[in-house]
Amino acid sequence: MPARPTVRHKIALVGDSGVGKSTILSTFKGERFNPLYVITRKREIKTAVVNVGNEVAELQIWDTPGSADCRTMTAAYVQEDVQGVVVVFDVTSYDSYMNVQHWVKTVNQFAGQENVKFVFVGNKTDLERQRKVSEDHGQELANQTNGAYIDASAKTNKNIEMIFRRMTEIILGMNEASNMNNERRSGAGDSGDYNGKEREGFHCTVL
Ligand SMILES: Nc1nc2c(ncn2[C@@H]2O[C@H](COP(=O)(O)OP(=O)(O)OP(=O)(O)O)[C@@H](O)[C@H]2O)c(=O)[nH]1
Ligand SMILES: [Mg+2]
Repeated sequence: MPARPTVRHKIALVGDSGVGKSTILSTFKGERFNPLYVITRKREIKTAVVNVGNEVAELQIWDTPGSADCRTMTAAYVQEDVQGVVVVFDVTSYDSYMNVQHWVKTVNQFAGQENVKFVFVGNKTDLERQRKVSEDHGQELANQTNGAYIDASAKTNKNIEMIFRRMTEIILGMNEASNMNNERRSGAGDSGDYNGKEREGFHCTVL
C-alpha cells in the first residue's frame, strides 16, 4: 500500500519565562528532567510524527523565548503560519497565569494563519503545596477560546504527550474540547486532564 501522505503542522510553545516550555518539549522528546534553568534565547524546532486514528500528522514544534526582551522575536515566529499555539503557565505563579491573555492577544495579532488553535497548559503541578492556580481557572481559558486545558508536569511527565495529542486532534478538527467542557459542566467524565489515560490509535514519535 502506498504510504499515506503526511501533513505538516506548525505549533509554537509560548508563555512567560521559566514556566517550563523547553522542559515540556525535552520531556516529550524523552529526555530526562533537567532541574537547571537554561533560558531560551532563540527559537528551537523539534519534529514529532503523530497518528490520531487514521490520520498521520507531522508536528513541527517551535520552542520560543518567554523573556520580555525576546517577545518581538516570539511574535515574529508565530507570524509564520503557525496553526496551533500551546500557551504554558506555571501553576505556582499567578502572574504567569494572568499573562496568558497577553500571549493570546499577541498570537491573534501576529499569527499569519486565521483561526489559530489554542491549548493551555498549567505546568509544574507536581509542586502541589505551592500551587496558586486551580484547574478550574485553567479550564476557564479553554472555555473562552474553544481550546483545551491540560494540567501537566514536565517533571513527572504528567500529560506531556497529551498536550501534543490534543493539539493534533484540535487542528485536525477532531475537536473534543467543547465536549470535554460539557462533560465537566454536567459532572460526567474526567476532569479534562485525562489523568494520563491514553486513547487507542494515538502514537507520537519525536524525530
Ligand atoms: N518542579 C517543576 N519544575 C519544572 C517543571 N518544568 C520545568 N521546571 C523547571 O522550571 C525552570 C524553567 O524551565 P524552562 O523549561 O527552562 O522554562 P521556559 O519556559 O523554557 O523559560 P524561557 O526559555 O526563559 O522562556 C527549570 O529550572 C526547570 O527545571 C515542572 O513540571 N515541575
Ligand atoms: Mg525555554
